Amino acid sequence: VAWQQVKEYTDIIFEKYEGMAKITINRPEVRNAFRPQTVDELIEAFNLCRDDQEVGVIILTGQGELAFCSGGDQRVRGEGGYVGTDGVPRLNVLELQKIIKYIPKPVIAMVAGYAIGGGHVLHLLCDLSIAADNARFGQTGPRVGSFDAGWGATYLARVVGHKKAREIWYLCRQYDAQEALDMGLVNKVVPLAQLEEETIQWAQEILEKSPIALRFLKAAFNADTDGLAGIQALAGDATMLYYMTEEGKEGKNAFLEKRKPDFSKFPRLP
Ligand code: 1HA
Repeated sequence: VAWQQVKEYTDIIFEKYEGMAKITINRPEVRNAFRPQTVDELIEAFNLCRDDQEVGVIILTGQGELAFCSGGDQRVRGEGGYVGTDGVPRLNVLELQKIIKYIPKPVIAMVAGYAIGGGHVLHLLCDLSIAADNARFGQTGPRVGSFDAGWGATYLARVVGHKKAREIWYLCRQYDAQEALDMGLVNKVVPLAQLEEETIQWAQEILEKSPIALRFLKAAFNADTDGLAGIQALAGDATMLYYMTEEGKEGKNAFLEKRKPDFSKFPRLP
């Protein structure tokens, strides 16, 4: 695939090709750990994908074969968060988590090597995960003095069950690709050399499907776990669809034409 760069960044690579966007965390010297700037760039790239009508599927990955992402860069961890050039401690990866979860397009994690700590949570929140046979998964928080008691814990329990999720967080072990597949943490395991080819195949199959159907399904899967915030997103999608109908347009047109709306011609289906 002839990926084409969308925009130049320092910590990530952002490319597109025929309906697919590929966002690569590009800090292989630290196993693709993220610092605040990395997260800011990821947020911007995801937001560009959200607005770009050509993009139907987003692939999130890490540079090189050794890691998807190893979580927060512990070298810049200060008091109260990870510190960027502005000196402010931040946990801005939580904003990135929300965008991955709520962007109305499927996001596929393409995982080679380690998906660890906050990097594990990123793959967890992607709609689908395709793993190379060298992938390794795990949380480290209680070992390195951190924890993600948000989606990192609670959504993990929805995905792999409570017993397994508590094991993953309490013991901080690592799990290989086959174990991850067995517990429903990833969708498919392939040899490392076929990772991108397989992921693209999945992306292309998704791209053949109805965007609005996919959008509502993603919103519904989220709404089931996310309470009123999930319903807000699902309801927003319903409003978007209603604005596209003649019935919705009649209300707006009547207002602008300073007349009473005539909804009589619209069906009241069973
Ligand atoms: O929990 C949160 C949050 C919770 C709430 C809200 C926000 C949160 C934001 C972030 C996080 C976290 O992510 S906490 C968890 C942080 N991450 C870790 O604990 C993983 C640390 N890394 C490792 O366990 C291992 O490096 C590894 C299993 C990923 C790879 O092991 P390997 O292949 O043996 O390589 P290693 O030699 O350990 O690492 C290669 C280089 O990368 C080392 O640097 P070098 O000695 O060559 O100078 C290593 O220090 C560096 N490196 C790896 N991971 C990180 C890192 N440097 C900084 N931060 C890292 N996360």
